[in-house]
Amino acid sequence: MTASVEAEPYPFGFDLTTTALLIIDMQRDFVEPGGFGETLGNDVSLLRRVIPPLREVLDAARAAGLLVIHTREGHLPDLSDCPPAKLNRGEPSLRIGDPGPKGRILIRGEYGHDIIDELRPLPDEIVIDKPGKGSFYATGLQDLLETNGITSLVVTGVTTEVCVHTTVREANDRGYECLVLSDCVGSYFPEFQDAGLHMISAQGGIFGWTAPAKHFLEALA
Ligand code: C5J
Repeated sequence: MTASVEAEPYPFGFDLTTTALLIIDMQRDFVEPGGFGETLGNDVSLLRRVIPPLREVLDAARAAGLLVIHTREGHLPDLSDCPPAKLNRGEPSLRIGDPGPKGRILIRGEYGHDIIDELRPLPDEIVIDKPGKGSFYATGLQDLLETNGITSLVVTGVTTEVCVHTTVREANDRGYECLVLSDCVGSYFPEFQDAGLHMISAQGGIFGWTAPAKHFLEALA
């Protein structure tokens, strides 16, 4: 079945059988009060506001039979997959691998690294563990999309200007059509949220399309 979403810069057409919902890094350490993100002084409510619309989108995508893919950013316990260029960023007192409020920060298997309860993956849904900001780098995402015949991605998650942007840019270079749901992606910085979304749809949709969840839900109904 084909459908069309009212979007910027023009309607986004998609086929349900070749489209996947991608949910990026909705992990406790980024989104929950008391997590790593808040410890750094960020206001997590700016990220948490994506949870209700994203939950609706997830339910609708599941009901429509869309392929659902969740990602988690994180590293091996020995940090062998975390280059110094990443490890040495951020607050010196709280870096990847250090003990954080919800376990070792961004380490696979730790409580804070996992996806929030509200958006917990179903047992048969795909969870991609990624060491980078982008969802393609050092993961099997491209193979997975090819195997499933996916050509379009509906992109959600956090944070807009970091992991969402990196993923959408990589996806666009690889030939995927991306619709970013504007109220289902979040940033700790309101100015980055606005600019990040505009950068995607500007110049005739240089990286893809943007639309609120409502428009996507209407297209699925
Ligand atoms: C960050 C992400 N911000 N998921 N990760 O480090 O955007």
